[in-house]
Amino acid sequence: NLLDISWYTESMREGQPVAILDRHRLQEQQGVEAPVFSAASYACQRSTPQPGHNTLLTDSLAVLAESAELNGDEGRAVAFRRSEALLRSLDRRVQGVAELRGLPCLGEHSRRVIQDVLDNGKSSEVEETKSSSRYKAMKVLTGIFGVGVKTAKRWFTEGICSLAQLETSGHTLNPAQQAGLKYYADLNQPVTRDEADAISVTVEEAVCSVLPGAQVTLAGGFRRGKTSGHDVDFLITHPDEGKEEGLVHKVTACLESRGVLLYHQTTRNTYQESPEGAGRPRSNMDRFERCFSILKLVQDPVQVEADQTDSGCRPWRAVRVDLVVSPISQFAFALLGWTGSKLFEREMRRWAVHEKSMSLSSHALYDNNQKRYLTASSEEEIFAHLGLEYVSPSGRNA
Ligand code: DCT
Ligand code: MG
Repeated sequence: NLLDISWYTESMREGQPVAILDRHRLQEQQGVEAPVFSAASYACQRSTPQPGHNTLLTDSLAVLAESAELNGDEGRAVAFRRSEALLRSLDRRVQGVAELRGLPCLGEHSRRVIQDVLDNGKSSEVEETKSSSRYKAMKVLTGIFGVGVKTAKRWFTEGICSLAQLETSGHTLNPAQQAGLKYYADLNQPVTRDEADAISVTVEEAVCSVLPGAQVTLAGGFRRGKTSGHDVDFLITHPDEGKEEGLVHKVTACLESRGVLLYHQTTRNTYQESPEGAGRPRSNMDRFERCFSILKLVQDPVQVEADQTDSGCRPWRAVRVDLVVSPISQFAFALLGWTGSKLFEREMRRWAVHEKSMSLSSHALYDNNQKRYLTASSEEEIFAHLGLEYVSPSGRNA
């Protein structure tokens, strides 16, 4: 039986799309219908694991999403991110586009890319994007902490494509960008889970020494079970409302006195509930007391010893750390917002507005029909207010 042979080839060559296609073509030739996937429209209605069963497809769509982000084309970027998230949520490997019939979030462009990857093992558009000088330069430049898409675009149009060209360009860099350039290699090396745990110990010690009883929660990608990330995100609160005020400055002073603070920039809390309701948030940024920092992570002496063959190797590395302080009354919203993923949060806000006439932020949930704020002391309560089934952090990798 030809179908069995193709199954066999497929298992012999795990991950080789050629064999997958063989099976799909054989099925088509034999008139065997591939089972069709089903999925809900909003990412917050689905559980999305990391990395999922379709990494070849999701990695390809992620490149196109990133490229659109680097072009400042948010609409296009979100469309690719939605397709990527949808494919990541599927519970098995896609073997042919026919199985994707009727699925939401997959536009014509994404389907073309998927078809190309299934047919040829890669997408020509993705390959072209990855090798384009613009994409490469924008990745290098936005890889500098403190450099956003707008700045990188401006530099690129001036012919700056590399760090060396930037350094000799005569541009004056702000303090964040100077730190970003100085620790470029470290900050572009993914942070591992072990490193995040080591940073957690440092941060917890500092927080509890300046405010006993304060609670430190690891948020961001690591809370979602990711094994690496570009930074480490912490959410800090205290059971007595008000005690957390001004905490960021005390914590950074403590980290500085311990010699582990390489860079920091703090912003104070500017959030206020409005009697007319939350309305439409002006930006996705929340208004918590917050600190963007770069910390010095002292590395395992055994590992350092092994690395000493590299001349100039130092016994520590720089790590990006975000500290966010929330009053306990907003903590559930802050935790939900700071756990991410960015798309999952975006989809929850979209669901709230379009399906429930509510406004969700990292501070609060406002019901536009009842004209009042809905309180919550856990993430579960927020999902319930929104009429959504609870999705645990590990399922929020949309
Ligand atoms: N967040 C958000 N809006 C922003 C910035 C962040 O809603 N403007 C939320 C979503 C994710 C969370 O904060 C942490 O942000 P990142 O660290 O950028 O994302 P991450 O998922 O932790 O990714 P990584 O693993 O790369 O750090
Ligand atoms: Mg993060």
